[in-house]
Amino acid sequence: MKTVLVTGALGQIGSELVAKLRGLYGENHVVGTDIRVDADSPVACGGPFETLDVTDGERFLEIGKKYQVDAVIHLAALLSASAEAKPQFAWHLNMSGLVNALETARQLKCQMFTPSSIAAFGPSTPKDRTPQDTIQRPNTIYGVTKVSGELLCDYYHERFGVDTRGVRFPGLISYVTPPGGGTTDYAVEIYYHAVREKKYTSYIAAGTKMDMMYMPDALDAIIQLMEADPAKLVHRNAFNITAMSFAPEDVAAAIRERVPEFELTYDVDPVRQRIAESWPNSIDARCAEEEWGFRPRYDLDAMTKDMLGKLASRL
Ligand code: AKB
Repeated sequence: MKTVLVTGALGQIGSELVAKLRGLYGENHVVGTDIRVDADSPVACGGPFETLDVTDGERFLEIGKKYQVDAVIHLAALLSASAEAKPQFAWHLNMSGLVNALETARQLKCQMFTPSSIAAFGPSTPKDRTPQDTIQRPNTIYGVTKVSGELLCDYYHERFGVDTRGVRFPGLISYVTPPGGGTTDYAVEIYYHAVREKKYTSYIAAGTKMDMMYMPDALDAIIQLMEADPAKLVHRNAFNITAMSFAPEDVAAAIRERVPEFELTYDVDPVRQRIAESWPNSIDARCAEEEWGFRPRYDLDAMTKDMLGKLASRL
């Protein structure tokens, strides 16, 4: 990667990824784009920034040409719970955006990264140590767009030679930009509430395990995969990656190690609970480890220590 175009640059992953990429490749070599404008954000102030609705293919290509990009990191998408509320719009945004990203990458001969998700699995997928290659019959619209996206990226690689790469992200936890509209968002909210109020009411039921990862590991994974030797990549779209798997009571116990009075109660949201139950308990990330050396640095305890410390000084 020399000059990178990032979509969804003001979002949870994008805002931190753009800053990290600008540090590595130079501020003028990372073009942040988003449908929103936030003129004061570091993403917009710290280097090139363009407004882009990813469903507008002409504008997508025009921005790619203007900056002569050689890599597209396409992050703009609706997450699982928001998508379930607006399934037709979710299909339109997630799939048209991806087609436009792939077309820009094809026409400009760029490398291309887009995230899939643990949502690409469904109720008939093996739940524990879910293999890289297994049954993928998701019953959420978000999951349907993720499986379709994985196949489309494979197709563009095989048919047009586009260097497409991707991972199946678990829930991502960060103290910088909050996520929006996901099922795993509780695992971020719980830390904010622990610092502010020392209590949290979870919309996910006790005993519901999902894979998770701290943002620094997620950013490293994107960069490491994009820089990996293509000859070693068997899977490309998309690699299982994970750092930990926990249920709400597990993260509460980790928080109590540092905030002993922390209280966890439950008020389960049936929509997000149904989505969570359709996803694996824990996935097997051995292919990512073998093919490009993926190895996360943060487990639940290390992440909890860092999150609580960072949030305490910020809030
Ligand atoms: C969501 O909860 O929708 C996302 C995801 C796991 O893809 N965080």
